[in-house]
Amino acid sequence: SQRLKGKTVLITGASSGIGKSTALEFARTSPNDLKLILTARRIDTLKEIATEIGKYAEGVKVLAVKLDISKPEEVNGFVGQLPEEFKEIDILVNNAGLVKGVAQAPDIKPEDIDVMFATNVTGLINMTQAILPIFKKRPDGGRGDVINIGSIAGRESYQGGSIYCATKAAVRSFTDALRRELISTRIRIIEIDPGQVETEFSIVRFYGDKSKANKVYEGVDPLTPDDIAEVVVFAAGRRENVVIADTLIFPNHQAAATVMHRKS
Ligand code: NDP
Ligand code: 8X3
Repeated sequence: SQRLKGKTVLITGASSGIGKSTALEFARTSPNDLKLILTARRIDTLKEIATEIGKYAEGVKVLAVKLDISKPEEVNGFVGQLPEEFKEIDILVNNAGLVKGVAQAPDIKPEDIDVMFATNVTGLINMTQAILPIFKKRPDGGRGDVINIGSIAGRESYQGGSIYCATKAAVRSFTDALRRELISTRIRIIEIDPGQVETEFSIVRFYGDKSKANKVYEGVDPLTPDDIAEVVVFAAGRRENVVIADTLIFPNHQAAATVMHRKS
């Protein structure tokens, strides 16, 4: 989009799934004069994605940076170590997140509770706090977009998902409060809540067990990460006065977190 020309976009969790698709979609639709900062823990994968983008979008500058958002010290040092030409971030896509396990209280592993909160909640908040000062230096109280990837799981809870659902509900509360707090600025606070999307999400949930992960998508036709990427880029590309504040996206077979039509 012409509106995205010259923008600098920072994406967390860009090594897989929705984050990776979002990087490719920004590059595909704004191939000239865009800067992309791709972050995640798997730096080698990020570098491969950067190379892939370079093949079809020569005008896009891509920077791959290793960043574990669950580590506050890494997030705090992040902006300071960016090369000068990537410092003026316009769009932050807070996408990195994960679910671990399907255990129910009182059997949930403490380390799973910790990693979900440290990544999905504290990581997202720390990242937002690291970037907002850049936005707030701009005219009219500040300009820039924060696009948070929430989930249907933040709107309703389900058995075996208590902690994940709690983290995504926290994302939702934080996002809503932020939009209110920044009301006198031109900063746009955007939340996009996907339903079922087939990514590495379920593989991570089942600790790498692909057969268990595949069962989640048996008999259904989930969203692809590209479907969500299109919505993220659409939201970022609207006229400056338009805020796609809050969006819920399902595949056709889904009507709630656990209401799915499965073909047998
Ligand atoms: P994937 O597992 O495919 O991707 C998750 C991404 O997050 C990876 O790039 C991973 O990178 C990154 N990540 C995980 N932990 C960290 C960390 N500590 N620091 C930095 N990056 C991290 O899953 P999705 O694409 O599905 O997930 C993306 C977002 O979408 C998440 O917030 C998820 O909760 C949300 N979501 C997913 C849905 C689904 O059904 N798939 C539905 C609704 C929301 P790396 O491992 O290299 O660090
Ligand atoms: C992922 C969606 O509800 O399958 O955020 O956990 S859910």
